Amino acid sequence: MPFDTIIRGGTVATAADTFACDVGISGGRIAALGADLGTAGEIVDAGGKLVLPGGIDSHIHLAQPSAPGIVMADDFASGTRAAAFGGNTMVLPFALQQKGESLREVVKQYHAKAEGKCYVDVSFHLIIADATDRVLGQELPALVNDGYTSFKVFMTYEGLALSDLEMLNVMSVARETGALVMVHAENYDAIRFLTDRLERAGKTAPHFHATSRPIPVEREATHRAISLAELVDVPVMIVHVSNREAMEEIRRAQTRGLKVYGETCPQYLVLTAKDLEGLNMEGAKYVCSPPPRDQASQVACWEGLQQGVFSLFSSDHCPFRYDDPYGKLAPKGRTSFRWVPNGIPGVETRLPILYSEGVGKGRISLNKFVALTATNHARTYGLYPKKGTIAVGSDADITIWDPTRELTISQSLMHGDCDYTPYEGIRVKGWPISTMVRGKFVVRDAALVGKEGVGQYVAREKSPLAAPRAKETHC
Ligand code: DUC
Ligand code: ZN
Ligand code: ZN
Repeated sequence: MPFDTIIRGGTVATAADTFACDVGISGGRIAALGADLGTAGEIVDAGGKLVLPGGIDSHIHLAQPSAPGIVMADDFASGTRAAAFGGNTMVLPFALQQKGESLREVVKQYHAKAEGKCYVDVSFHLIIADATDRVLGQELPALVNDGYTSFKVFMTYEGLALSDLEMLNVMSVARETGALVMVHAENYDAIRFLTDRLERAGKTAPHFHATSRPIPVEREATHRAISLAELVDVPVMIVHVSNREAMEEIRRAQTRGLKVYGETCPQYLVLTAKDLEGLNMEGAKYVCSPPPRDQASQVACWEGLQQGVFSLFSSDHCPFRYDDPYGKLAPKGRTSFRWVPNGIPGVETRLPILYSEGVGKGRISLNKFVALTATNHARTYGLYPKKGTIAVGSDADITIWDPTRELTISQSLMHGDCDYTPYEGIRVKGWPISTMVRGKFVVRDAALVGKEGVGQYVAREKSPLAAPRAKETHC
């Protein structure tokens, strides 16, 4: 029998092309594309459906330690289950270092959390919170060589924010090792200044979270991060960009030939700061950073996607339960927005939202959708062409998509452990119905058929996008 499986009669779309084609799968890989592929152990009928590279969500948080008394809603089992139902075949969560911790130890702990739990493939970015000589000189270079080829740095948050000097040192290691730096760009001091003032004025409700982090906070930090990266001559990815001014900083850098990349997320396309104004603590459901802005910012984020300023569309899934003292309704969070856990769920709704609002409403092509949700993630983070496309030799990571299925997003449809979705009530047309990881269905016809643990850890190559422009720098 030449193939294990043939997906027959569907329309295949990649980042480049859309074509009617059957997909022959053997040994977990795509073995042939064409018509009349012959026999297989199983024939899957995809008539009337799209056959897409599985989504890769390269920005999610699972089982991540938070402030004392706060617990993230999803572990590796529930988070990757939700990912699979959302049409994803791979996710890239973060392994978060806290002050004083060995990075290598942290990575070991995350492997222990993920081992035997995942429904889709995973790979870790690192978060560098303690840029000591040992971390920079020994641990980080060794970890990059071991396939942890990207790391995130924060310009804000107590215990996480790096100084400009520390950022430069981390960027310098990235340049030497060929890793890609991801930056959370918000000005920490500006946020502290505004937060203190708001609290002194008694303005503590969740919606003041957005007031405490206005656009200049993000724009300034974006500009600074780009300037620091230019100084070291290292590529950077500015993650979760929310508005025009930050987007234009990235565009300007790109126009100048710098290797500066951008990512935006669903919350910046379909939510606004108004959503944080819900009565009582309802607004806490939308507290994330940077905060959702306004309609003009949504338009800017769409432009960023359409014009290629943003190459990635990720969920920034960072779930905290709402009706839970360990989540959004933690006692301290009721006293001030400062203490409301920061982040919202979204790994399951990322693809339907972009497909419906983007492809369905004529804002982006189907091929751009594939690029923004799968192929570019693989290219950016050293996974291509093993992941992120439908090509002979690539892993058979495939989502079968029903372009006609109309639904209203609702918590009752979700499969993670969070107790709400910030996208409740949004109508979408187009939904993932089956998800196959390395040739095996995890979700089939909207039912879970894969077992916990089928997802594997994937060590990554260095990304060609992380290569510096010049051979020499002045430092
Ligand atoms: N940054 C993230 O990337 N996710 C959630 C919270 C944050 O600040
Ligand atoms: Zn962030
Ligand atoms: Zn995040």
